[in-house]
Amino acid sequence: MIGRRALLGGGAGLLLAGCDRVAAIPAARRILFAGEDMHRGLHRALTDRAALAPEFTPSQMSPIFRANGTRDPGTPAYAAMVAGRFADWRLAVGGLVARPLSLSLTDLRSLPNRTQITRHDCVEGWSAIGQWTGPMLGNVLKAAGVRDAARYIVFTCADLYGGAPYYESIDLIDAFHPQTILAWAMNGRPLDVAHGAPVRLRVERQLGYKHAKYLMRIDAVASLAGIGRGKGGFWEDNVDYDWYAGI
Ligand SMILES: Nc1nc2c(c(=O)[nH]1)N[C@H]1C(S)=C(S)[C@@H](COP(=O)(O)O)O[C@H]1N2
Ligand SMILES: [Mo]
Repeated sequence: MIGRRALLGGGAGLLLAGCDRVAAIPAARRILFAGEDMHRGLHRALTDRAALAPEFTPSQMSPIFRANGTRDPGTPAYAAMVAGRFADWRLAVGGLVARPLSLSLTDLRSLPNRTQITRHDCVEGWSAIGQWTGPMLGNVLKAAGVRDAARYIVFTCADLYGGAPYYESIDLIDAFHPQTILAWAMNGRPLDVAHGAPVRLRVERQLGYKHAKYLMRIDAVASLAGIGRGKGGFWEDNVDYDWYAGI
């Protein structure tokens, strides 16, 4: 398992571990953090956002990983892509980028890939541990050249809810987090339809509904206004789920 502090170098990690021990003593806490409310809040927000989600060993993988939400988009366009084994599928990367991209599955597979065994936590109260493989979203975004004005990355899916595509969005901190990947394989096999074929987002520091399946488009945007009902995602728009679903 990769520890939460693996992002920090060894020295910084040790230093932080020492500070944590001191910080556990109430009197020391009061002194350490006195008058630092603003900085502490900011510091904690930043360090927490960069931390890695726990990773697990193959023996810890769930024997059954249920599928949730859409299990098959079922549209004629999607059915045709399944029939063609996704040879005609393209992932559009656009919006506020210098170089819009149109990526095939082969393109994505040929990028450096990351494999991670993580726990998926659904807001409905179930979890499962699975293995995911795919390129880091950050590398794809670097290839596209995200413009300075961009603040969010929006994911548009192939499945429709009430006629509109399922969609989700994350900020640039999560977009460039090392465990945020465009997964085309699950548990060592190409991603199946139920779990979001051909490619789904894994954004391991957030709850399940942020992990958009059936990806069709990725757009860098300055604002979420005007997309769906403006709250940044299908469930955020429709049942008031939090936009930031950090875990
Ligand atoms: N396109 C799309 N993505 C989606 C959903 C969906 O219905 N459509 N459901 C979300 C929810 S609530 C969860 S818990 C996970 C479920 O992923 P799984 O089917 O691989 O278990 O996908 C998320 N991503
Ligand atoms: Mo979920």
